[in-house]
Amino acid sequence: MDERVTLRSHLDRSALQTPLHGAALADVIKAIASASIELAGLIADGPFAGITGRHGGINSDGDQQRDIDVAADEMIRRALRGTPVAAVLSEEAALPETLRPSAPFCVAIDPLDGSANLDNNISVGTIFSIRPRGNDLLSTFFEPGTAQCAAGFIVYGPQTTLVLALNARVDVFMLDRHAQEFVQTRQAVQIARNMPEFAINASNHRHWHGPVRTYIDECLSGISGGGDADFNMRWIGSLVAEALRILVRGGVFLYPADARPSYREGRLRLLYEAHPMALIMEWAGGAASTGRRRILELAAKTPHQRVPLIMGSVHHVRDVTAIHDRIEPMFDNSDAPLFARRGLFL
Ligand code: FBP
Repeated sequence: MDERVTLRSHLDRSALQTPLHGAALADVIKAIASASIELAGLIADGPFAGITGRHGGINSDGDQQRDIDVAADEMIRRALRGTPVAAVLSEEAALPETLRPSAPFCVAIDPLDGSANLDNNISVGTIFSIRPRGNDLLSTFFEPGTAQCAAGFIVYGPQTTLVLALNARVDVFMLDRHAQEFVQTRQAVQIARNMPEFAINASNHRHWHGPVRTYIDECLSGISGGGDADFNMRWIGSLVAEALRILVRGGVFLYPADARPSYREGRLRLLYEAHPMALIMEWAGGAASTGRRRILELAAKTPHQRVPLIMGSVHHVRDVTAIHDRIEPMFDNSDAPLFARRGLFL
């Protein structure tokens, strides 16, 4: 790190490159970053700050909320209230909250993704997506992901890391705990093209559809099985940590749809998980797909819609979509060898 570039100075410089509402956009990102610094402190202090990890209410989707989820949601909302944000959609509420209806931006956010990981001190995160407000405020959230003008996530781990996609590039900042500000550690990140590493919850193997099972089986078969690489595997069970690893090392992450009734559309949410991750991946030279469609072209029909997410290096995402292309969607769920075996090696 030669010159110390803070998130603030980076945003001020970026604002000049975006004359229309550039300063306003910078203010929204600064507010999320400030809230994340406060949240990082609360997570680190945990029980010493009164966080019990116990369940409180139920969120938008019927999931149990922990006290830290509620605290994170309140911190983010409080921070956004002072900014040019027209409406905020949070994982923790069924519907978007209107803040300043004529303000230029709408924010979709997962205030604390994967909070169950805190029980064993594993990284968790905040994921955000920012888009210009449309003429009809609420329909802004139902525009395709290409409408996003910025996105990012914060990882609360051994270090607090902020990843920001803005102005068609991706930069990484680390929290300097003493100065209480984010400082750039990687700039204009480009995802490694050929890192043979995949991340998937392999315990769901028996539920996967043919194309995903075929792709993973081919990764596992390695060079001796006719593949072009010996793959390594990682699964942290924390979306932000997996995404950061891909930005730093490369590889591919899959959370596919599967045959279980509650996973028919996958697990992750389109508006505040898949859309922002897809923007980050693409602006870092990678790709994100459902297996059949580019994530950024999808428009949500409901606020908390789920979607299959396959993201990472272009090379790997293309391999996964190529297998899907060879299998008709109607046979996705088939176990018949004819459909389950038409992989890359054919
Ligand atoms: P929540 O949205 O319920 O917090 O879960 C999200 C998440 O923790 C992701 O961060 C992670 O990728 C995934 O769930 C892990 O799922 P699984 O437990 O099925 O491996």
